[in-house]
Amino acid sequence: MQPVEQRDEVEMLSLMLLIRRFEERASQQYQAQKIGGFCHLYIGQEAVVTGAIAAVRDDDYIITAYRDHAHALARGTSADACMAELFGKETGCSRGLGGSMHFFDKKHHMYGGHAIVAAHVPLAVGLAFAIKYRGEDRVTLCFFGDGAINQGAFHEALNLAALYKLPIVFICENNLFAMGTSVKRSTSLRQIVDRAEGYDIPGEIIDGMNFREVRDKVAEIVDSIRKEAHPAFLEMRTYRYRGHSMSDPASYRTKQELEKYRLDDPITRLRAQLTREGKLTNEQFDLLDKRAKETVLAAVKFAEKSPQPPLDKLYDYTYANGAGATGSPADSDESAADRVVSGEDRQ
Ligand SMILES: Cc1ncc(C[n+]2csc(CCOP(=O)(O)OP(=O)(O)O)c2C)c(N)n1
Ligand SMILES: [Mg+2]
Repeated sequence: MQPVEQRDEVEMLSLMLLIRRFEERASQQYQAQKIGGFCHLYIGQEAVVTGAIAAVRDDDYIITAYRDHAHALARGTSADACMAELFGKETGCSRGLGGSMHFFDKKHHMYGGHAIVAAHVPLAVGLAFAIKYRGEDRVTLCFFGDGAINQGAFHEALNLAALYKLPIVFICENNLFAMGTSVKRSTSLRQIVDRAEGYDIPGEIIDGMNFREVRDKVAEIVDSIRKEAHPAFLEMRTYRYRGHSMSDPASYRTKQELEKYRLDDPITRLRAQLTREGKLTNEQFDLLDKRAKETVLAAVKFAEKSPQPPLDKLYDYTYANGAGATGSPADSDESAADRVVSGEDRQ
């Protein structure tokens, strides 16, 4: 496991490039009708997940909503497995049964990919509870959008996390909109971070377009949580350059607003910082970008030639055997959830 301080910034820039190129290609493949269903792109927000992941250990837990491609890639799920999932292929990270909104990778402690707004926040609290119950020093990072903060489940989750002093960082990816609705129209707060104060959870606002600021703040908080478990809340100010999903005319925002944020592109920003400090040349950057593009093209090829999930597996991985009325998952050493996510169950 790599200690935080050794995670190389050039490597993290290359991860951001991989995420960006992956999603640009996904968008193109969606338009070519190779990808079906919903597809939400994270383009513009890359510094949030990359910065946060750079600050934690590989055995910490992460969980997010449906804008989840970047979270899986940042956690180490291969571009092949991610692209194959978008294509609905059996080699995908959710065996082709989850699609864009339901990426999952138990091995890398990436617990979804959840489509219902805020529904995963109580699950995140469950993960954090498990950490504390077992006496571990892990931390859960729970990512969610600004649209989640007015949902009932969100409040229940924050309340419990505060009461039980759970090791969890609530990371609000405030991209200013929930679909076409501006935060200003949906939320009575002056600023989102004030939500945490009501639960006596320490909170801060962070420039989510700045990789270094995200990484350093998350590292500081995670360090404090490992010493003595407690919840924390970070409002990341960020922006998505693309529409909410693939079919969004984006008439709710102006071109000028989009352009203003484009000038603050998180990739350009980290690149400029590294170049200024003599840690990256233009040639090196071009090479990283070329590699990212090649990886993604290879992923498309892999997805294309992968098989569809067989029809007789359609209902697999939904419920655990023994989780119904007749059997109790508690009877077994391994939890039902463990068996479901490891795919060992067959109906
Ligand atoms: C409970 C629930 N209500 C409505 C929806 C439809 N819906 C899908 S995405 C979305 C907006 C959420 O926005 P936000 O949380 O800010 O995340 P972002 O898309 O900006 O990343 C809504 C309302 C849903 N998925 N779940
Ligand atoms: Mg939003």
